[in-house]
Amino acid sequence: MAIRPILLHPDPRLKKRCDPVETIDDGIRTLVADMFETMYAAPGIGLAAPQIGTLIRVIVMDCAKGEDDDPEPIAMVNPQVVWESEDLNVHEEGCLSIPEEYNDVERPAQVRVAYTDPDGTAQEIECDGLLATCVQHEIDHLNGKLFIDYLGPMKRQMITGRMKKRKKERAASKGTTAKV
Ligand code: K1U
Ligand code: ZN
Repeated sequence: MAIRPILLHPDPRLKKRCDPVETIDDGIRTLVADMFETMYAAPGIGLAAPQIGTLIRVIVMDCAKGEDDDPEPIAMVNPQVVWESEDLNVHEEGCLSIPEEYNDVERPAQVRVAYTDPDGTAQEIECDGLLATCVQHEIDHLNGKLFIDYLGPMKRQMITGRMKKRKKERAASKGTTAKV
């Protein structure tokens, strides 16, 4: 297993629609294991494959309540929202590709998601609360959409400006050049 570098906004790879996975093999299972390790190390509660530069439809999440609770890892290949509630919920969101930025986003409060698990078995689960927010955030990543795309243009530009500055500072401290 390996911790992979997480791409930072703005990056053209975070704006691409990802390809479906055709075959679930050991390569996909290694990717899933690396994604869990990367997510837990960050730390975060979710991660989508494009955030580590792999443009395919794979996400991982763990929305277990407290630090003392058992982990609840979920890996989804080709996830699809098959039903969403009419009632909406506002939740503060963050993103490992947009660190230090948090904003409220309104989304359907409950969703049912169909997906294939890493063993190749078809699954369907109903999500609410933080898991519903997180799974919609991660599926958005697979469609090249970021949580800042739900904000007004002024807020989005402010955040993107701060991120460009942060990327330059990080690159300078590592002696590399940031592509912003
Ligand atoms: O996809 C991502 O960038 C991961 C993101 C998921 C997410 C968080 C909140 C609402 C919607 C989706 C994160 O995990 S950001 C970090 C975070 O939320 C967190 C970090 C440490 C402890 C608890 C939460
Ligand atoms: Zn994110």
